[in-house]
Formats: sequence, structure tokens, C-alpha cells
Amino acid sequence: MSDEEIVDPSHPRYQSLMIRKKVAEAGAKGMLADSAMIAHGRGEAFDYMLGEQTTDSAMEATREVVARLVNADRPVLSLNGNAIALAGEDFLTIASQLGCPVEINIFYRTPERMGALIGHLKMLNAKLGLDVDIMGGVPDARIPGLEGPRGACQSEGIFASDVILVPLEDGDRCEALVEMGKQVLVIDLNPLSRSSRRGTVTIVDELSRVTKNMIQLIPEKPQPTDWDNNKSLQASLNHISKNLENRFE
Ligand code: PTJ
Repeated sequence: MSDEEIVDPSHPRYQSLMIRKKVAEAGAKGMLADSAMIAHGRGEAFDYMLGEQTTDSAMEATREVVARLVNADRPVLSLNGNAIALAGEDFLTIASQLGCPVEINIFYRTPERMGALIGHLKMLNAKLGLDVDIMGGVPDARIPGLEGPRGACQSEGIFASDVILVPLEDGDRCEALVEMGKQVLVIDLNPLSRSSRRGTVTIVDELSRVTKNMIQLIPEKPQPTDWDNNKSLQASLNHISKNLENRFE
């Protein structure tokens, strides 16, 4: 019996359950870190408080992220396990629109996971009829300041990029990329995370909603503004507190 048959589409949490299913299936294929579902659950909790919608400030941040990617000299999309599980097809579409590579850059790096993730993206590339450059399999450079496998990257990809999109990035690596002088564009439902606070532009929104919005915005070729990231993060927090006000009156 399929999950669609077990969970009726009219169930109020249907979307959320189907997204969890994607994470669970990717986990079963060996693509994800053991803690992937926990990370996803933390995101869900924030999404619940945001009202499971793209707020006005998130849409403004998405437009700013698109503007910076469209105007970049060497843009790169850095993808981890969760990002590929939830929106692999959309990220390949975005990379193709921008004419840039994607680079798999995972926190818990093992050869088995890298193989599963590269294989999955190659399959999606073929399915979509795209020829996006998939980097990360043969790291030949290091992000300064990061020890171990999580600092591994590719010289022609992340290392040389000027603008980098990092969905669900860990705080250390976000800081290290900022220290390298890059514009670091973060997607994270938690406006209080270190990545959210250290990023150049942060989109506080659910990853798969963001990618859909990006695909729509790229053809408009928006221009970068004088972005105030703290103001945008504060707007997200204000939205959460307003959304939670007077719930039980
Ligand atoms: O694939 P790997 O090895 O790189 O590992 C990936 C995870 C996500 C397991 C790893 O990076 C990790 O442990 O992440 P954290 O530190 O738990 O951070 C995940 C952040 O992403 C949290 O702040 C969540 O709120 C946020 N998040 C989770 N799911 C989503 C999300 N943000 C946007 N959209 C989501 N679907």
C-alpha cells in the first residue's frame, strides 16, 4: 500500500508527511546523515511557527539571493544530503538557469554517501535532460580553518566561487566561507542559527518552497540591493511572534 493510500491527501499535515517521506526514502538509499531527520524536524518546528508559508521578508530575501547569483562571476550551489533529498531536481534546474555547477559538500562525508548522492544527481540530470556539472566527487582543495573531511572542496567549484548558495549549512562552514571573502547565501528555517546570522543574505523559509520561488524569479534578473540581513532576520522573528500571539484567548 502506498503512503498516499495510508495518508489521505485531505489530512491537514499531508504536505509535511509527504516531505518527511522524501527524507525517509533518501535515507533508505544511503544518501543521508544519521541525523538528517532530526535536522529536518528542527526545521519543521520553525516552519510551524512561521505558519508554513513564505513570508514577505522571506520572499524579499529570495529575490536578493537570486539577484546576487544572477550577477555573480562564479556562482556555485553547495548541496548536502537533505537539500538533494528534498529539492534535487529544482537545484539542477536552478543551476541550469544560472549556467553554474552544483557541488556536493556534506558535513558527514563518507565515500558511500558521496557515491549515492552523485548517482542520484546524475540520474536526475538525465531525467530532466540537463547537463549540469556535478562537482564534489574529487576534492582537490580545502576550505581554510575546517579540519577533516568537511573542509574538502573542489578548486574549480566552491573554492573559486565568489557567490555560494548554502542550503542548511552548518555554522562553522558558513563562517569559514564568509572568512574566505565569499557572499554566502543561506536557506534556513531557523532565523537564530549561526548560519542564518553569519550569512550575507538569509532566506528564512522551507527549502522546497524557496527553490520553486527561485525558479520563477531567475528569468526576471533582479538587481542586488544594499541588503540589511539583520533587519530581515528580525522581520522573520517578528512574524513568528505575531503568528503566535493570542493563540489561546
Ligand atoms: O548531508 P550532511 O552530512 O551535510 O548533513 C546535513 C545535516 C542537515 C544533517 C547537517 O548539516 C546538520 O546537522 O544540520 P543542523 O546543524 O541540524 O542544521 C540544520 C538547519 O537546517 C536547522 O537550523 C534547521 O532549522 C534547518 N532546516 C531543516 N530542514 C529545513 C531547514 N531549513 C529550510 N528548509 C528545510 N526543509
